[in-house]
Amino acid sequence: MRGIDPVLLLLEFLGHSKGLCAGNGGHMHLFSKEHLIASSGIVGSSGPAATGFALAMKYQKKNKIAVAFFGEGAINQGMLLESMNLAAVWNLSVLFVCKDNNWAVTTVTKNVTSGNLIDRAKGFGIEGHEVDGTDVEAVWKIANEAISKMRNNGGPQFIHANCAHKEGHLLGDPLLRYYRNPNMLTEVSGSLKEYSGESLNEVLLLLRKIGGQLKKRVDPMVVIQKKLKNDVDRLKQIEEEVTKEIEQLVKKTLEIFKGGVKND
Ligand SMILES: Cc1ncc(C[n+]2csc(CCOP(=O)(O)OP(=O)(O)O)c2C)c(N)n1
Repeated sequence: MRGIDPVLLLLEFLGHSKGLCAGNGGHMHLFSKEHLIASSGIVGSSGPAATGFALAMKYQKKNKIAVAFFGEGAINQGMLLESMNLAAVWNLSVLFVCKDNNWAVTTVTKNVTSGNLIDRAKGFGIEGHEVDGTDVEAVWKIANEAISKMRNNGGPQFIHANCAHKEGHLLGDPLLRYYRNPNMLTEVSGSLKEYSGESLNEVLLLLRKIGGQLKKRVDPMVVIQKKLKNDVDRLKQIEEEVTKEIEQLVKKTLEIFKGGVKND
């Protein structure tokens, strides 16, 4: 959430009253009126939110743009497609960014999504850009290009970023733990069978499929580290700066958290 003090975010994640949304939003439902930034657990909702923010910017005659981030699972949500249509027809400066990691929890994209996403954007009259989402430099370049066009001509742009599924749907995803340690399945196979109506073999097959995809993952950090391998000093400097910044933010957050501030 660009421009937001990370300490406010960390306190919010901890459910603290001094957090960005007084501890009511948790890690998912965040909002800042000052920055016009919102996040929601409702898949696809970033489209209407960003389109609304862009409309507000237009009324206020501010040359600002709005960015909607979403996964490829969201690309079939009606509200997202409606907002792409509206942004195009009202010439609103919305950058629609689809982070495509091939999976929506356990649903494989190709089983539910038809056609090519760049063509889909084109159908709304929105220019689309394909990019390797694991390459931060490439993303930076294409975003710069798209945003410059939006600032000069107005109207929306679309970026389709091919990303990697680094973990399960969430950290500590039980499906992943079963994949990594199939013996655990024997303990729960009965209830899984009951739940899914599938045989244990079918369940194992699904887990192997998901696990196989994860093995192919590309870590964006490794990609950028490789790019900087001939500039060891610069890489070391960046890593030290980032580590220090994060440590300071966590320290400040925990001081407030543990500092006896009343959490009501
Ligand atoms: C409207 C709505 N439907 C269903 C869900 C349940 N759900 C949570 S995450 C998710 C999959 C999202 O996949 P994708 O958009 O590809 O994003 P990813 O999590 O892979 O980044 C679903 C269906 C939801 N949160 N909101």
